[in-house]
Amino acid sequence: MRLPAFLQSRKGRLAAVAAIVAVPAVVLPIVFSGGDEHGLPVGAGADTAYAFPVTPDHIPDTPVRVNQVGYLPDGPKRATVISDSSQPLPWQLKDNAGKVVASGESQPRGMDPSSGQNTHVVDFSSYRGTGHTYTLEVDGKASLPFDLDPKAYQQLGVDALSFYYPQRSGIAIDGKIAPGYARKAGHVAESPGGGDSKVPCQPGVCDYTLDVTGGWYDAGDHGKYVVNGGISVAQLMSSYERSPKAAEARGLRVPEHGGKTPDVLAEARWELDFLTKMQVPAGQPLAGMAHHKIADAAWTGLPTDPAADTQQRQLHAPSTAATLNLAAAAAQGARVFEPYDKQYAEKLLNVAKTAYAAAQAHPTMYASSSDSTGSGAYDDSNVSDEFYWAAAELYITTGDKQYGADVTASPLHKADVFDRAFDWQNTAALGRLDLATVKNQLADRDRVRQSVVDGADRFLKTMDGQAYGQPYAPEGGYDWASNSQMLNNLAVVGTAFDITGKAKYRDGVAGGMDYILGRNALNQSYVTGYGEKASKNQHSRWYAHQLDPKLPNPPRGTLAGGPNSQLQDEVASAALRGCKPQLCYMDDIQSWSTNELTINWNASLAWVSTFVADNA
Ligand code: 9MR
Repeated sequence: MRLPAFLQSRKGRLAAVAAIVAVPAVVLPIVFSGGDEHGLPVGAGADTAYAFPVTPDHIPDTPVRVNQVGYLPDGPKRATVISDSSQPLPWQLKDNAGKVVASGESQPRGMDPSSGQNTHVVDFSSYRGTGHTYTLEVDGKASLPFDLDPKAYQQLGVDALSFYYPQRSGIAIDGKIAPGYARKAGHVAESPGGGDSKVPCQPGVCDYTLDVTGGWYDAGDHGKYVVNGGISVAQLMSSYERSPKAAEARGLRVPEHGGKTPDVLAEARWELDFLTKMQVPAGQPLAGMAHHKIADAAWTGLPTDPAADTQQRQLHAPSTAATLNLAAAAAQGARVFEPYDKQYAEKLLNVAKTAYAAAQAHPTMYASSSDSTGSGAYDDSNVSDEFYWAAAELYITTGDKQYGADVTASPLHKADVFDRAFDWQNTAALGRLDLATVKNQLADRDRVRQSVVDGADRFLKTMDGQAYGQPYAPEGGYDWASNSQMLNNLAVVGTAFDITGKAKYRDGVAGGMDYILGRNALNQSYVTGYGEKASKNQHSRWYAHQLDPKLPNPPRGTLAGGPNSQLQDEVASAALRGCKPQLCYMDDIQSWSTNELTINWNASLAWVSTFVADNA
């Protein structure tokens, strides 16, 4: 359910801002680097007022945890209830007139280790009615309201993909396209720090400059990182490849809307263009490699509007991982752009082949884990998975036997690549999923397809074992961006539906979304603008409403990273020490290790929410 504008509680938010501003800035050693110097507001920002409903600050809490957005009428409908009772509890489903339309008893589930809560599960899947503002009452306590609606996910798919336009660098954001988010172009030639149009390398790395304008800002910082950009744009293109017709019909808030290229590909092109600019030019010693990142020389404070960034921008040394991510994304781009722009497709293929060859010639250039001054490290010293992914994409696009041989010779080809969630450091699954679903001549393709189904079966089993139904149960706590990890696991389950057509996989994806949208230990929807109690203060230098009320919150459809047992920032570590995994989260702009937004996390949300919308 989305709340109407009048329910906003401005007063509460202002009080929160005052409290934060009153805290003196302390400089602490930076444990990691998504961090920053926690600067106080300097008043930089967007020029248009914030203009869409967000959740009020004081939603009454309830032990009855539901998907606050909605369930699909013919899909699974489960809720989790916190209660010490060891006996089943009576439940009632009520429509918006308060009439009981279904009832039953909960199933006691005992202590849930991911939350430390004693839980029950309510299953009301057999109710097939539709409508808005239903509530579930258990033992006399009501849940937050939700819809039963086959269209519950349609807008979410659009919003998750429209997140990228206001993340764009190098272009003024038009408030007519993204209401409330207008801002000046960031990091262009006339920008205070010199922008990204003539960027030098860090000392000793190279003696040329590159025009690396454009692309998307990675997250709440102004850095642009090839490994993360690569997986993000790949997942957007995969959402297109999964169902081109549905993707073509989906109108996004992008300036290119109405052109001949589908909106999602127009958005992807904005990033692909940037990624190709990160390639070392011909004639240079490392020609064909990709620079790992381009970012500020030092961390800036919050808020800092992109157009007001005074930091010097620097290219960091090329890395094998970045080069292979470029190769993979560009190879995929070459085939998806082929029907729309042949010349562009050829250019991308050329970039991809050159990058792949360069990576083969320089297979061990690793980004350093300590390179986190002013930007995140995104370090990776095992690139066998990047080699596998790049070879897979090049093989699918070209059918060239040599790339096919590289795929089958990779030790990862027969390995279980779904034993963990895929992310920027673990990319083999991206190759495997595409080998399984995009047409190609691989001799053992049936086995490849089966491996995805086997992976999905395991995730379904994990979900069954969780009181909150989430596709995630790591030993030793939740990781940074647990929400995105869960969503990527759901993408594997969704791909198994595409392969087999079996309803249990489609239902599994829809059921897994319940966790993200409120059926969790914190009664928290992790998507801005969706649900009564939704994240809205994600760590960002320009959606910094919590620090400066003139600035917007993140756009609706923005995913928060989510519970992270490591608590790497000082706000979370001071408040949440010793937390059970699901409770290691706070919707505070300074909690960058639990509450940031990034292009790769929203890509997983976009893939999964468009999957659910298209298959509802
Ligand atoms: O998403 C990244 C996470 O997996 C890492 O554990 C973490 C520490 O290296 O970095 C995260 O990425 C951040 C990046 O380095 C800089 N931009 C913000 C990203 C999200 O916090």
